[in-house]
Amino acid sequence: MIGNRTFTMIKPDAVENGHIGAILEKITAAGFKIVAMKYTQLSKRDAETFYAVHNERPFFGELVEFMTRGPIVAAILEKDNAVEDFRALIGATNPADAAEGTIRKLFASNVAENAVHGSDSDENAKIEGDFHFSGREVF
Ligand code: FUP
Repeated sequence: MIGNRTFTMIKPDAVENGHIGAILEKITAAGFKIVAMKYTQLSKRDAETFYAVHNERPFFGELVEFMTRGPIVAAILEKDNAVEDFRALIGATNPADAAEGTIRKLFASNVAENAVHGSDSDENAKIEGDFHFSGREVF
């Protein structure tokens, strides 16, 4: 159902800081239904593959190190206009620029450790969801 699903991760910083419950509460209160979810840890290869689009960027090594340093929560979320609405809920990549009340404003430390991921297009939502979940794990 392209257009009504997005993919998210609660990143290692937010897990370490004990924010899983509060972030899931914000997500469900905003009208997103969780259709797949797991608590897992990315391998170096997983992170390099997931963020391959950034592999020429100066921050790539640190990004892979950060994303693999502890467990994450991965989830597929469903709502009308999911990708756009979820990007609005999480706020700007850099929490310093994020709007009041957004997840990154509330829970992120800085641009590198920014608490949550949200897909940036319907196409990437599908690719990213398929990367983490098999068909029988999506409801
Ligand atoms: P977003 O779509 O908001 O997650 O942001 P990007 O796709 O631009 O960046 C992906 C991840 O790269 C960010 F979540 C954190 C990391 N990043 C940095 O570490 N430094 C930067 O300057 C930009 C991004």
